Formats: sequence, structure tokens, C-alpha cells
Amino acid sequence: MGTGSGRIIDLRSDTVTLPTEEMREAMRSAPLGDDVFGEDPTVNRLEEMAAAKLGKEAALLVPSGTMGNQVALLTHTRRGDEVILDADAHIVHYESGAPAVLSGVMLRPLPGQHGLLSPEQIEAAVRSPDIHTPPTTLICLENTHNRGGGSVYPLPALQAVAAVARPRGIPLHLDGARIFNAALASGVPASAIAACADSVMFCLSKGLSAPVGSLLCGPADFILRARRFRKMVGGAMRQAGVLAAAGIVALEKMVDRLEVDHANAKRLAAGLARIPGVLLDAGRVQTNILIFRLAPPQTAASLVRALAMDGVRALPVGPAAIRMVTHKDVEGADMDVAIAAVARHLATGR
Ligand code: TLP
Repeated sequence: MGTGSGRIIDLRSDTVTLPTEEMREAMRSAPLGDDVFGEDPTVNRLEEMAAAKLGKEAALLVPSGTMGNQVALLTHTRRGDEVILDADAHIVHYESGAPAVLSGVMLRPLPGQHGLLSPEQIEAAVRSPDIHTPPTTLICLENTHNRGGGSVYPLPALQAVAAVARPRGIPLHLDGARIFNAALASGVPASAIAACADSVMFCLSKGLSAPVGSLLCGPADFILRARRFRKMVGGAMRQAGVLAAAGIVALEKMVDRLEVDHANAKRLAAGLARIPGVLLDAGRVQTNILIFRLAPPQTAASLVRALAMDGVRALPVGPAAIRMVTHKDVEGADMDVAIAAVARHLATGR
């Protein structure tokens, strides 16, 4: 049995979104040059737009969010330094151990609340100068928080972390892969969120639906140094304007519609939370990511397998935890199909 229409409802990630027609057209006609010489006018325009939108001096286009975070770590830290971050951060879980290999830093993962760290926790973890200990030279936050279920830092909470970091001279890097989702959900401009951090990475290729690309934003001298590390890890591209052109459309046209994704996630959460055997606090769903748990003996792997046969794709994120993410390429009605499929499989135990 499928969704009836043969339609695949892919809720694994917002990374599955395909570029819009307008993006494809912009890619076809973009003015190009060699970006390693700084001569691609479309890349330069995207970097200027991104910096302006986040209220930073400069920005750097990188192929992926992972590279953006890792170039930030390389630029902020030295080997043997310690980086404070949440234990469930993307940098800890999904970047292939890169901090150990590339920057040679120690990670100091702290237990956050749905991925969010408190200023007190961070303050207590900052090392005092001592020859025995690695110096704390970076704090990383993630907003929205992926494994936290799309959770959002309220602006005052971010400001409180900045107030711990700044007097100690410790820079703050924000993994803002989904910063525009965070901005919409917390009702503040992305620049206000970015103002709390020294550097910010955000992605064009998630809910904003561009095919490739992330931006690392920060002070001009930081971005200049980051440019060298991007080259070092092989991320400097030539006629990258073909990609940047789609990114410009993403920033101009795709930000406001993220509201639709948030509304769909809330609709999905409300329906799932009513199903016996689904453990989910629908009130906690703030953006486009939701994570629910299954009461024993159900496992995430078996439910995900059963849903796939129905044309509904989801991602297991733990033995009994499943992630669903809404985005441009799914609609409101798809939420009801997904809810019905989960209810049917849990009721029959298959
Ligand atoms: N996250 C992906 C997977 O890697 C899990 C997803 O499907 O959500 N920061 C955050 C908070 C992210 O969620 C991601 C991607 C990244 C960084 C990395 O971006 P990419 O995939 O472009 O390297």
C-alpha cells in the first residue's frame, strides 16, 4: 500500500528540497568569474547579501554547513584548545569527528535542555588558566537545534550566553544552519540573533531549498583568515556563481515561506501526539523539525521501514526516536497522510 497517489512524502530532512524554477533560471543566466581570484560577481553579491542580512562585516560561501562549522573552528582555535558545546550538537554527532582531525581541539560537550545550554552551565565549564587544562577558546551554540527537535533559543538566553563569553574574551560561534527558522519562531530578525555571536554559519540548502551552499559570516579579518582555511580543506570553488545564483533567490524569496513549514510541523505534531504509543509533546514543536518517541516494544527502525512502504519517509534518530522535518516539497494534506500511516502501523503493530 502506498500514499494512494504514488506520491512520496519525504520527511527525512529539509535537505531533500529541490531548487525552484526561478533558482534554475538564475543559475543558467548568472554572471560568472573565478571565485578563487575573487572575481565571481554572483558569489560576491551573495556574500555581501548574507553579511548584510546577518549584520556582519563579511561572509564566505562554503559548499556545506559542515565545512562552514569546521572552517569556523579552524579559524577560532588552535590545537589542544577546548570548545564548549551541547552534547547533542551537530558538530558532535554528524561531522565525522572533524574537530579532532582538522582543528585538533578537545570538545567539552555539556548536557543541554533540548539542545539549549544555559549561561550558568557555560560559565561553570570555562577553564581557568592552568598548565594542566586545555584553554577554553570557543563556545558553539546551535539555533535552531537539530537533535533538540528544532528548538529555539529565546533572544535573552542568547544574550545571556554572550554576556558570559565576551568579558572572558571567548568567541561564540553559532551553528545557525536554520537561523531563519529560529528568527521566525522567536519573532526577531536574524541579525539580532547573529549579534550575540562572533561568527555564524547558515545553510541555503535546507528549508531555503537551494541545491548547495552555506555561508560563514563574521568580522572582516575573521573571514579573511577563514578564506585561507576554506582553501586548505578544498572548499574554494571556481565559477561558484552558478550555485550562488540559487542562493540569492533563496535569500530573497524563500525565507518568509518557512512559516508554512512551521505550521505544517505543528499540524503533524498535533496529529501524532494523539496516537496511542507515540510520545510527543506537541506544544514543544516550534519550527520545522519534530522528534517523537515510541512506547515499547515499538522500534524506530521497524516503524520507519513500515512507513516507507506507504511512501512516507522519516529518519530514525535513536532506537525508539523518529525525526520528521517539514519543508517546501511537502504540503499540509501530506501531514494528514503521514499521521494516518503512523496510526495504522502502530495499531496493527507492524
Ligand atoms: N543536518 C542534516 C544531517 O547532517 C543530520 C539534516 O538532515 O538535518 N548544522 C546543523 C544544525 C545541521 O542540521 C546540519 C545538517 C549541518 C550543520 C550540516 O550541513 P551540511 O549537511 O550542509 O553539511
